[in-house]
Amino acid sequence: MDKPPLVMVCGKPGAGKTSLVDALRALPQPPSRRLPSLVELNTGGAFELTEVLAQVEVLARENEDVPQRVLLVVAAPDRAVEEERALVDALARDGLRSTVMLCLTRIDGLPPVRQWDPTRFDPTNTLDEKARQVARWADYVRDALGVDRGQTFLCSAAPEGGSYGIERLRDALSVQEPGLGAVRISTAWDRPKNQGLALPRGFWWWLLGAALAVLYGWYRLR
Ligand SMILES: Nc1nc2c(ncn2[C@@H]2O[C@H](COP(=O)(O)OP(=O)(O)OP(=O)(O)O)[C@@H](O)[C@H]2O)c(=O)[nH]1
Ligand SMILES: [Mg+2]
Repeated sequence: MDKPPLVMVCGKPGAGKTSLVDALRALPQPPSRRLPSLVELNTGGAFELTEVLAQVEVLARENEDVPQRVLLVVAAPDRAVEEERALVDALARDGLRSTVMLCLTRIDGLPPVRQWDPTRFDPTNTLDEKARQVARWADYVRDALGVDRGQTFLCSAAPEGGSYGIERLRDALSVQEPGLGAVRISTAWDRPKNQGLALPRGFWWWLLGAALAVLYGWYRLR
């Protein structure tokens, strides 16, 4: 099988990188799609930007024959994103700005925590206090990092199973299997026609009935 594309999952220690990667891997993939290779990189704090960039460079060189992306993970309620901003700027200088996607995770932990229901959460519902809090934090981080709204994903990969946004992230990251075109799934009323002679429905029953009628007629005439 061909080498899969590479996604470098970057973020502070404890941001939730492994939880996201595990949640993505646990989801079934749609037919003909597959997840890229997901590699975690710790950034910020004790991890010097130059070291991180050196690691990114090595990975980029080792995988230069496949598409690459950087998935920057920031966990709520973190607003101290100067180190992430420095990383995004450095990637931009290296011509990798367009590869950056932002995953804003652990949104379940934003207040009001008790109101969290991942099955009903609608980030666009301005009447919902939880949605307003999430939007306020997300706007802040996105603006601070200069990442487009279309490249930003809201997620939760809470260990208790209250996960949110993982499928959307999977769809944005997963790629078409090489060698497979768009696959059309045929339904019972959409089956490809038989190759060659297409027999009408119930043909064999009809033939049997006709043969019996001929036999009966022949028997009566004797
Ligand atoms: N409530 C909540 N907890 C989360 C979420 N994602 C991760 N956690 C918890 O946060 C902690 C850190 O998560 P990890 O996935 O290990 O984070 P990481 O970035 O891989 O951490 P390191 O590998 O140590 O750098 C764990 O206790 C997770 O269970 C989330 O979306 N919601
Ligand atoms: Mg980890």
